[in-house]
Amino acid sequence: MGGLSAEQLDQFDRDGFLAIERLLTDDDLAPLYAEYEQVLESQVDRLIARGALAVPPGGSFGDRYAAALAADPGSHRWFNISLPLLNGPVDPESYVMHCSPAVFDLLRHPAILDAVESVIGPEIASNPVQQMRMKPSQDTVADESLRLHSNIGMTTWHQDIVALLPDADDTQIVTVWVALTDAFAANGCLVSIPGSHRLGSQVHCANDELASEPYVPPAVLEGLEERSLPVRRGGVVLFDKLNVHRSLPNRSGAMRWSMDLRYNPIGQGTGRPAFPSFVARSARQPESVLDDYETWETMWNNAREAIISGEYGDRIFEDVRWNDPAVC
Ligand SMILES: O=C(O)CCC(=O)C(=O)O
Repeated sequence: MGGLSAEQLDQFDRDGFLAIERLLTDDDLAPLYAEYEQVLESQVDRLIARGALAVPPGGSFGDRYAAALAADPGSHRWFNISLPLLNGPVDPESYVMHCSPAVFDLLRHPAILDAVESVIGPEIASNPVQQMRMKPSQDTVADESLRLHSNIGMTTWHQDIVALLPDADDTQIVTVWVALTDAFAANGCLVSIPGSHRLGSQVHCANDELASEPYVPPAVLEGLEERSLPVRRGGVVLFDKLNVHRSLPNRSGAMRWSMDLRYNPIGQGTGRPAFPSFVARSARQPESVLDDYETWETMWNNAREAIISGEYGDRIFEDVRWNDPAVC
């Protein structure tokens, strides 16, 4: 079994994050790239059928994705690996996501689970707080609200707990941020504050410009060291749910692409009970592990149905409880 060395674990414990190069190979990622070519093609077809695009755009995958976004700013939802984060009524037509075998296989990749096991032990649930972040070079994103959207543009300083409902307050969540293209400062890699996971949960100010992107106010972070976390394609960054981090704007001229996956010990609250969690690894009850893609897809379809029908009437994600007007 792989997993983290004692030195890596010490580093994770001390800093609240850990970059690991080459955890995944090009062969591991190839099915995902192939699948996303098809997703992009079908989105282009959809946009042409609607008259939003006249002809298929040319260029690299990133260029074509940016053209799809320009034609329909909501089209990123068809590429994401989570249902949209909206509290309140939703429009069924745009309440969509991408569920696929390649994504499911990556969620269960042994190298990822080995690293996670080193941190949280062998009883591992896949937490549904997960995002696909396809970030075109920001000069190609004309829509201002999209440039501020955390799946398209830079992100604000935050701890992942900010978007979790209280059922996950005591959950040990580890984020696995997977680089699908090289990530470096000029194209918007992560930046973290070492040791910030020990500061406890922080105030996050409500964001007037985009409700779903609250931020830790600058006064809290003044004087703290920031560390950039460049990683090459196939590398990952692990981090704690209290690690304060952000990502930089992409000014590179090409798309930066990553996905963030999360895991927690089986039985602990996920922070997003509307969305489905599954057992990814279990030493105690190996028969409970989900290895069937169709079942996973059905779980997401059922969650979607429950939300759009109103049967699930509770809030889906957290957006207000960390705001403190006295500080913000
Ligand atoms: O990938 C990014 O740009 C941001 C990721 C992030 O902030 C997160 O995973 O919490």
